[in-house]
Amino acid sequence: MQVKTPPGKILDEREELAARAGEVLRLNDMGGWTRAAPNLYPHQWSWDSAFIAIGLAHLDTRRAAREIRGLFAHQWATGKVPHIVFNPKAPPHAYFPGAEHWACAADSPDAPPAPPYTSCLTQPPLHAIAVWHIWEAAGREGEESLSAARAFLQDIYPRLFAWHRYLLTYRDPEGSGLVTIYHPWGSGTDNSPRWDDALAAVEVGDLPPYPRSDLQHVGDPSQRPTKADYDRYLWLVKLIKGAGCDEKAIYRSHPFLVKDVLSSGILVAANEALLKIAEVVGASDQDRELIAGWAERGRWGLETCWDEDLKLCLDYDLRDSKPLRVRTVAGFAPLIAGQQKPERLEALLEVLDSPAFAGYPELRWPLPPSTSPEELRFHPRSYWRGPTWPVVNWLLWWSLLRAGESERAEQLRRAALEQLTAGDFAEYYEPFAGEPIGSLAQSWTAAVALDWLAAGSRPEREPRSTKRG
Ligand code: 2M8
Repeated sequence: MQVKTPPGKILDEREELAARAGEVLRLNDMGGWTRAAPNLYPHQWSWDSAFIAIGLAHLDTRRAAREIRGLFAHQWATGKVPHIVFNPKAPPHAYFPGAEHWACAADSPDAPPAPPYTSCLTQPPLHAIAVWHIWEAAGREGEESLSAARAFLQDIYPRLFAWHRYLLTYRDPEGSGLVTIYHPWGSGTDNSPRWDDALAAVEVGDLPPYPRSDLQHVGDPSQRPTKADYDRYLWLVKLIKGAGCDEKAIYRSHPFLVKDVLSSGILVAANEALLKIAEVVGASDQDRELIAGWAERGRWGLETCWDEDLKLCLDYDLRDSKPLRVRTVAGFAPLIAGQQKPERLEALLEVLDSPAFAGYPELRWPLPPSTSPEELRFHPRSYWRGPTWPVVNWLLWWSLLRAGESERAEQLRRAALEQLTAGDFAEYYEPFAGEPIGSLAQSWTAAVALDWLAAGSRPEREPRSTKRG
């Protein structure tokens, strides 16, 4: 990767940071796909792969394309992209629940050939966005890379299309524009208080004892979900397996059925990216109209989840027919979706800067904690209940750029890079002391660092900010 370095120590440090980030991605490279982390996560995770491809695009666009191709090779017949593709060579018992726990998914008529086994859940659909990043990076590299990238876009487009169609049909039979999830793991923000109320209603039945492999890989158990959370996660998996991973059966009887605004906001932005990909590959007008309609439906869906008091979007519990009222970073979904009315954007930016998030006075860096520190359920060390997550910062930074808020985006990028200066590339950070916690050498953290560093060395890509107010 090339990082232009104007004279000065700080930028030397940044060059070194880029080298260390590249090293993390090499360490986690399993030969064409990348494990999410060395110990805690020895498999391929769906949205991790998308972030990883965004970072890899600065090192090798072909390798970045391979990351996405590899994941989509395990796409289900319905179009579903599984949340985990299990690494058959991972050490036994390295991760629980592992391949053997999910092997039943391979019995579904829609499952891809196994091994490798996959889970039957999904994660936020960031993939089209990653593909578009690869295309843009190839354009900066020159004609040869561009022609390889064009071939990649031709191959991957129908798969991306099928993936989005799956989300807009199986996962949205109501036609609401919002993605339904069956399990907190489907949100990518597993133990976020977003899910507390919906989970509390899940009655856990008989569960055999199970190992907490995850606790062996972190400094202290408070950084991971509690036993009560895990019992519910495993009970939900058991019910999904009991339903034969059949979407319609799950929809009918599953006790946890929620409209996830973060996945829905990402899907809108991913549909905008898919529209650009459709353009490059010369897709039919019919396809393009459909994709544009999906994006519009998604924006409308998010509008229905807007909470005028909190000035954030709220998830919706389909079983209890009520919004899930808590302030988390997922509430910024309309900012991530993009193309918001000026007053909506204004309101979101105000909340982002306020003491409820990045403006909270005691933060080490002005970066939004995953859950607002003003919430009673905030916990600064517990996974998605308070720590700051570099990948979420990346999503917000990228969204600010698209919204034309380049000054604000630049402030966020600088703070986010400062957080990563030590070079541990932690999974998440305690927001007050800035301590790296969770897993270290986490691939997606290294990947977003590479993208931030590359953005700092390029002339500005987006329009300058027009000052508000
Ligand atoms: C975390 O989720 C896995 C389950 O999928 C876990 O806790 O075991 C989440 O942070 C998720 O968003 C992420 O994709 C995964 C791997 O980094 O870890």
